[in-house]
Amino acid sequence: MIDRKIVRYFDGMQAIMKKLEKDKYFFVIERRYLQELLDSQFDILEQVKTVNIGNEMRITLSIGIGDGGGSYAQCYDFARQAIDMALGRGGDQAVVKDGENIRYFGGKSNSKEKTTRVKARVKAHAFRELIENKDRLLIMGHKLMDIDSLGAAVGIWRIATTMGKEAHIVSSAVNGAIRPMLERFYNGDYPEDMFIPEEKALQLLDEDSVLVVVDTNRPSMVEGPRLLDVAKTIVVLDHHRQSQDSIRNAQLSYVETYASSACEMVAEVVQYISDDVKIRAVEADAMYAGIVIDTHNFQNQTGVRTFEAAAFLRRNGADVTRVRKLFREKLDDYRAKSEAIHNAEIYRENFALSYCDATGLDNPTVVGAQAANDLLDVIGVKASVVATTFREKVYLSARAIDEVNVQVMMEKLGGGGHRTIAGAQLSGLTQEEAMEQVKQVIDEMLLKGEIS
Ligand SMILES: [Mn+2]
Repeated sequence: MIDRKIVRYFDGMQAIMKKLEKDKYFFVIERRYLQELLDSQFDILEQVKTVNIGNEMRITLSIGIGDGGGSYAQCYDFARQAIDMALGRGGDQAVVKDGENIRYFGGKSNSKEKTTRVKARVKAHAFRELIENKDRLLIMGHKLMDIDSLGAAVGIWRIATTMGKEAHIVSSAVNGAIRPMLERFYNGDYPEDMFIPEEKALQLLDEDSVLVVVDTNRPSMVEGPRLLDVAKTIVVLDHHRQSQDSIRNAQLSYVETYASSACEMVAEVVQYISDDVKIRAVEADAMYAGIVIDTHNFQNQTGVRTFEAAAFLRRNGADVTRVRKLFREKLDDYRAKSEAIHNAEIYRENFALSYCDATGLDNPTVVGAQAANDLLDVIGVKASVVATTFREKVYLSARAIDEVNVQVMMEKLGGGGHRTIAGAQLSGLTQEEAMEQVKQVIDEMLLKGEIS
C-alpha cells in the first residue's frame, strides 16, 4: 500500500522512479515540480502515516533532495547528503540541499526526544532481525562489570531468552559492588550457566552466535577481548562517547551519548523489540539500579527518557526500597566517608579538599569518590577533590557540580575523566604532597581564568 502511495505521488510529477531496495526509492523530477513539493510541505510524509494494515510499527518516510548542483552527479551527491541528514535527525522528514543551502520539512514529531526515539525503535528492530536467524547470544559488558553493565546484560539476556535463543552473560572477575545484585540470579529461578567465564564463552562462540557488547565500545575495555577477535556477528550498545579505538567491525552499533546509561537504552529496546518480552521484577531491579548508579540518583545526565525508562521498569516490578537496600554501605565505609567529609578543607572559597583513610577498607578509592561526590552538596562548593592512599599510590577523585571542569584539572596531574567526574593516580609522593599539587593547579587555573 505504501509502495502504491509513493509511486502514485511521484507519477503525478512524471518522475523517473526506481525502487532500489524493498524500502528505498530513487527518483528524478523536473525542477518545476520541486516547487510543488515545497508548497505542499511534502504532504506525502503525512500520507504514508495513515496507512494502517495492522502494522505494529508506524511507517515513516525520509526524503533527501539534491538541487542546484552543476551536474546530475553533483545533485545526486547533494541528495545523498540530504537523506543522511534526514535519517540522522530521526527520520520522518524531508531535507532539501541546494548547494550550501539546506532546508528541513516535516518531522512533526519534532522534539529531540521523540525524533531520537525513532533511532531506538529502528535499532531495536534491526537487533531483532539480526538475532532471529542465530542460535546463541553471548553478552558482555566492560571489565570489572558494574551495575549498569550487569543490568543491561540481563535485559538483553531476557530478550534473547524470550526469542528462544540460548544466551549467556560473560563475567569473569566479580567485584564486591555488584555481588549482592548478582547473587539474586543464583536462586534457582535462573539457569546455572546464565553467567559464564570468558573461556567457556570462547568454546561456545561459533558462526551462529551473536556477541553483544554493552556499556562500552572500546575493545580494550571489554570483559572478554578475545571474543571480539573470533566473533562473526557483533552488536554494540553503549552510552559512552566513541573514541579512537572503538569497536569497528560491529554489524549493529547503537551508541547514544544522550542516554544516561546502558540500562536506559536496553529498557527502551525491550519495549520496542516485541510485546512478548516480559521482564521480571529482579531483572527490572537490576536495570533500574544501573540507571540509579550511572545518574548518581537521577542527578547527572538525566533526561525525559531516563525517567520514562525508570517508570517502565517500576511498572515491571522494580522496587525502589529493595534497590536501596542492595546499595547500603558497610559501617566502616560509611565512617571513613563521614570522616573524609568531616575533615574537608575549603580552599579558595569554592574547592572542598580532603583525604580518605584507607585503613581496613576493601575499596577505599570507591569510598573516596563517594566522599568527593557528597562534598558537592555543600553550599558554595564548585568542585571537590579527595585523596586516598592505597597500595603505594595516591588516588585523586575529583568532582564538580557544573561550573568547574575537573577533567582539565586532573589532566594537568596526568589523569583524566569527564567534565564533572575525573581522577588521577600519583606515585612516589605522599597524599599531602599530592594535595599541594592540586592546590597549585587550582591557583594556576584561577590565575589564567580557566576557572572562576
Ligand atoms: Mn554505564
